[in-house]
Amino acid sequence: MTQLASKVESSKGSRPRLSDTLPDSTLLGWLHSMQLIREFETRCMQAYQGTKIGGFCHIYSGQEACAVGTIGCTNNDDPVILAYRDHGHALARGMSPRACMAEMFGKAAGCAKGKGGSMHMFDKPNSLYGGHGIVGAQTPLGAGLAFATRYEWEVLGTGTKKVTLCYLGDGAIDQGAFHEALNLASLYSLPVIYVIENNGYSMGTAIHRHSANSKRLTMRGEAYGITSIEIDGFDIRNVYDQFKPLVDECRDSQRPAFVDFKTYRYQGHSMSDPQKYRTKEEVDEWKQRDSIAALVSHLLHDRRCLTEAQWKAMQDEIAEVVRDSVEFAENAPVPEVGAELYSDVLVNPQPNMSPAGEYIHGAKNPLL
Ligand SMILES: Cc1ncc(C[n+]2csc(CCOP(=O)(O)OP(=O)(O)O)c2C)c(N)n1
Ligand SMILES: [Mg+2]
Repeated sequence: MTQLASKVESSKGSRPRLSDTLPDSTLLGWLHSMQLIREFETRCMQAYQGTKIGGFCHIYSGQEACAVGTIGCTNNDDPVILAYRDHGHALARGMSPRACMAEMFGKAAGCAKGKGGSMHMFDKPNSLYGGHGIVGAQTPLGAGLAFATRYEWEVLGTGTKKVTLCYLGDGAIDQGAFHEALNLASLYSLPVIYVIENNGYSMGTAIHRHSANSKRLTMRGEAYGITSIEIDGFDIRNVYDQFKPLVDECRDSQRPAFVDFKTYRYQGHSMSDPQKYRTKEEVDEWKQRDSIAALVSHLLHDRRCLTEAQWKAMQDEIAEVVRDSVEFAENAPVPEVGAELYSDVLVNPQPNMSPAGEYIHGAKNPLL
């Protein structure tokens, strides 16, 4: 058994399960979301291999319980910000598969007008603030989002108590910016939960080779006086059981938290990864306790709120939704170069953005 897997095994407790108090519809919703992500990622891999998707592409398959479970503990106006392995979180937060797939294809109908691609899923109506390619760069932004929500609630009196989820990989935990963010989050009492999706690898480097004291990541948070816990992120019911009380506590206290989620990615780091750094046996071992299969089994045999026929129908329905998103993305137009190249950038040499930040359609780019 790998180090990560044995840690997960030993983290299983015998506490009464909070998730058992949820209605069947909630768990069926989780299953739907997780299967949607799995199917979406499978079709992305096919489209990438067919050269329909270009640039970087990081597949989330295997880690679904983490995104769906944690987002399932939030309200839709709680900000979410993360790194580049972001399609799953976007779908879990409610982005339409069409907008997500069109972004993958670099089409104008994409959530970032086709200008971001795989690593930059944005969805402001669903409080999703990206999608960031620089490792660790989203972590000070997460603190900033939490500062903003606290300021709105406490100083301006215009908002409610919110919690920001800021996701990062195990490869980002030693970035200087992250430690500065942890310090400020604690010092200023910012309601941000740093969610470490610890899949054991940073590109091809195992965590024990890139990070000191890697078996106790929670010490990083504790060093800054932040509540820090480990959670088995491969079992969605367990994610909910342990993460929901933490979200409630952070919302109430308006304090930060740190969670080391043990999880695993089935595919390579990106689409061009020969995966020489791990064995097939290791991948298979994690697949034995696949989060979707485990939830299906629970719903079929324990809750008995799902039949084999209904599960098959759900998979067929999802396959059709994703197939439709691919067709939509393929047929959608590419962004118009003259109108889009210089819009939505920090320094905008083209006056196609009004002072209020509204896009002025049809404005001519004087540089082209
Ligand atoms: C500052 C910076 N350094 C290096 C890279 C190159 N890089 C891209 S992804 C990655 C690995 C990050 O791994 P992890 O945080 O564990 O996330 P995962 O891919 O496992 O989801 C690296 C080193 C980068 N994008 N930014
Ligand atoms: Mg990683």
